[in-house]
Amino acid sequence: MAYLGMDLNRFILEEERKHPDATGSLSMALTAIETAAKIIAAHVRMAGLADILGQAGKTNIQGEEVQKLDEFSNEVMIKHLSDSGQFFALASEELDEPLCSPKGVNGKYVIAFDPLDGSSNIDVNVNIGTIFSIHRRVKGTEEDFLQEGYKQVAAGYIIYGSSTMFVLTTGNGVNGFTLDPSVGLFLLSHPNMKIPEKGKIYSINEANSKKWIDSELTDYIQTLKDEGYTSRYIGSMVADVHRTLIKGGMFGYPADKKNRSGKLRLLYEAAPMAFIIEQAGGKATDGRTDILQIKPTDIHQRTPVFLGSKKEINQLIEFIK
Ligand code: P6P
Repeated sequence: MAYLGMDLNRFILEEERKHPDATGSLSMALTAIETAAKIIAAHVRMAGLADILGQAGKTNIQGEEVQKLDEFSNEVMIKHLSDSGQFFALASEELDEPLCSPKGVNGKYVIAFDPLDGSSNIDVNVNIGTIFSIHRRVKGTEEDFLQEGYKQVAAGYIIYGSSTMFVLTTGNGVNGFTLDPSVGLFLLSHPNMKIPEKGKIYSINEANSKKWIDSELTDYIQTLKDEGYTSRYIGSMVADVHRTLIKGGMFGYPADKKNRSGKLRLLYEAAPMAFIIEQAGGKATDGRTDILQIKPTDIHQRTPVFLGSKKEINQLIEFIK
């Protein structure tokens, strides 16, 4: 077999070796996420055939119930994370309350995740993704989910698109791995990812501008337009953040009169993406406070989010002050 280079499994083990006191627990935790991601990726690829296989929520040609992809993804994540035994508790966008897995009774970590963010885009074949955030177990209660983002042990996302990419940080930079389905390995395709100091793209749903609580944002966006920026907005956070990480610029979802705390969730959307962006040399804020400094009070709380290159985010903060 041709030399494939570094893959995610070997990368995780080599990272573990850098920490003499490591027990292998985080490695097993990340490997469980990797396995779940491969299964979800295989099913996302089949989503386009739902009409032939049977629309999600209906029965397929074998008369079987076809699960909605976000429900399926949630079940796959719960099964693999629980079976790993590394997580004391799991919090999911799809669950009202956290789950404690019997096998995780001695787990060193808790994990919050969005199993399939942007799932409303599936039927138009737009990129979607899984987002996760891992914290240490401290008290062994639900409060362990309510730690500030800067305390995350690891965070990442898997984007299901023209290729499937796993983007990961364990607090020591950001690395991107692309799935080679022919061998079933995530290969290191984007080592040591760094966001450009500035970009040429702004990403925000301008249709909401009349409802934005911070009306100064309209002047900020106009300034970017005057500086020659272009607009790109996919409406799938993982895709918009991934492009921002690679190309630079800014992505934002402000608070508005409909979503007065913003639409995106702090624990399993804003905080993990903020950790990734800051580890890649960018910045993430709610407009007034760094996302990673916000102390959560509720597992499903929402927050305004602005993240991206330092130039654009520092410029935004000056407008909102
Ligand atoms: P809007 C997808 O539904 C999602 O949760 C994020 O992935 C995305 O960034 C946002 O909502 C898009 O929201 O209101 O612009 O359609």
